[in-house]
Amino acid sequence: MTQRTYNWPCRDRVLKLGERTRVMGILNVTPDSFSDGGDFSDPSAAVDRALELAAQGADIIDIGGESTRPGAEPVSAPEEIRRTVEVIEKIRAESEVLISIDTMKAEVALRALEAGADIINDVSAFEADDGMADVAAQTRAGVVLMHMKGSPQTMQDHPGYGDVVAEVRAYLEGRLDFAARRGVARDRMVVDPGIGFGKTIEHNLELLRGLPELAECGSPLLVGASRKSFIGQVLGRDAPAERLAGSLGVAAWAAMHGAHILRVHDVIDTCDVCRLVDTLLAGEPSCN
Ligand code: HH2
Repeated sequence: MTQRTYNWPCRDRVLKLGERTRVMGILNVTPDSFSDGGDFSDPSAAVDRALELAAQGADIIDIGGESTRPGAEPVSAPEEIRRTVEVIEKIRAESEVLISIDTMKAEVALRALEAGADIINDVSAFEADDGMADVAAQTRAGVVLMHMKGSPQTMQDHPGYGDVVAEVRAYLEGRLDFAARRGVARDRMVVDPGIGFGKTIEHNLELLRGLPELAECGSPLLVGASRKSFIGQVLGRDAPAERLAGSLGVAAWAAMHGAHILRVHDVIDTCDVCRLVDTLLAGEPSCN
């Protein structure tokens, strides 16, 4: 399918979307994330990793200080700030790469933006913290609004839908309207079906099949499927690190079916996949 193109304003920067598939590299500065938990708890290791992901081709580095894996323990705002802000300041001092803060808390988002972040990635789509929409409006940050059913503590307790694609689309359209009413410019917002957030394996597969329908909501699409458990379930791969090939397969599928941005752990390999898919879709070589 032909990609719809967008200019995504993120504070004072604009990221072109749709001409080639953009890659968001994951950096969790947490002790307990499902795949890279504990690897980058030390700030200097985290900064090195961010610079490495940028050098590997990531367009955006997504920094999270609270795991959202099923059943994860909530983290206080001061602790999230302690984990993320110093790392963001140091990355910004050394690199121009776009930085997103993966948080559900307005206070954390504001401190991260003051430290140099450009984008708020809120897996609760502004539901968890009433102040988040104001922070987004006032700072003119880029925004990612993601669908989640319930909270990380409850989301995998028998999630149910009638038509999962239609329900997720209607939810995201509702959240776009909500944020717009609170002053967030429409062109600043990207939507995400929230793979693995209150979904069974079948729901995740249906959402990936339904990406073209989700793309019709008129905002750019982000997909975060990297190393997630449905890939392990389909392939019989228990360890997240064994899910590279499966993740790349999903990346290719998503890039071909409407995703503008892929949120991934494995940046080099995903960039290669995207270049191939983009080249095939464009009919001419894509450039970096
Ligand atoms: N997935 C995770 C976290 N943040 N943000 C968006 N927009 N989309 C996603 O699919 C998404 C996300 C969960 O993955 P990860 O950060 O690797 O693990 P953890 O939540 O355990 O830190």
